[in-house]
Amino acid sequence: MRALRDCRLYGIIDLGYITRVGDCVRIAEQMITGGVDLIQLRGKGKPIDELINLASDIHEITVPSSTPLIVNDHAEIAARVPVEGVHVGQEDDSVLVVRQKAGRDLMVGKSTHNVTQARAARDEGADYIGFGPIFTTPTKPDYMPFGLSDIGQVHLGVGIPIFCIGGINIDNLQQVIDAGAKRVVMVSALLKAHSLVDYARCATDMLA
Ligand code: TZP
Ligand code: MG
Repeated sequence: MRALRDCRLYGIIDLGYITRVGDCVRIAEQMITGGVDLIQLRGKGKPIDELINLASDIHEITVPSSTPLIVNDHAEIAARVPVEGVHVGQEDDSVLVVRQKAGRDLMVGKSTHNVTQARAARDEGADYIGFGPIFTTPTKPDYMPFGLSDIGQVHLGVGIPIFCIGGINIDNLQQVIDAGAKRVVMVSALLKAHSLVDYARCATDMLA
């Protein structure tokens, strides 16, 4: 399986953007072909059983390409499907509780919204953090973006992989990289792209 330190582009399959759930496997395949290094399944408000089935289907195609599959919010999914990790937010289970519920020592990522939270997530044992929202995001429209200014600082002191997130697309990616980012998450930019494969390739080239 690809190590986190080798991951630059993190793609999220957010069911909020997907009209047919049956497209998820094809989208995961396109992400992999385009060079996405790490994939998350995010299905806010979806029944756990549906997410377990989807995670299982997607995992069958992520494993042969060594692409870690992370599920959002629900450690219960990781107890049933051998996904590589779980991603939690500030209001969700702690890193310890995630590992207890999953019943194994899997990767845990945590969303953080400032440098203090980033350090706390590292101290709590998170394997990586999401850091954002950098820009306004259609995926979480009520989130207040904080811009590029803290990207440099968070990269100085945290010591685990940091994925900048929130409104990042090909048009603003260079600004995010210039501010100090090495890794980013893209959700809507990838899922709405005319060609997901070409879009992802362009982003991975910029992050290389
Ligand atoms: N957490 C912080 S911003 C965000 C999440 C899940 C959404 C990012 O989505 P997009 O479409 O890449 O702005
Ligand atoms: Mg959450």
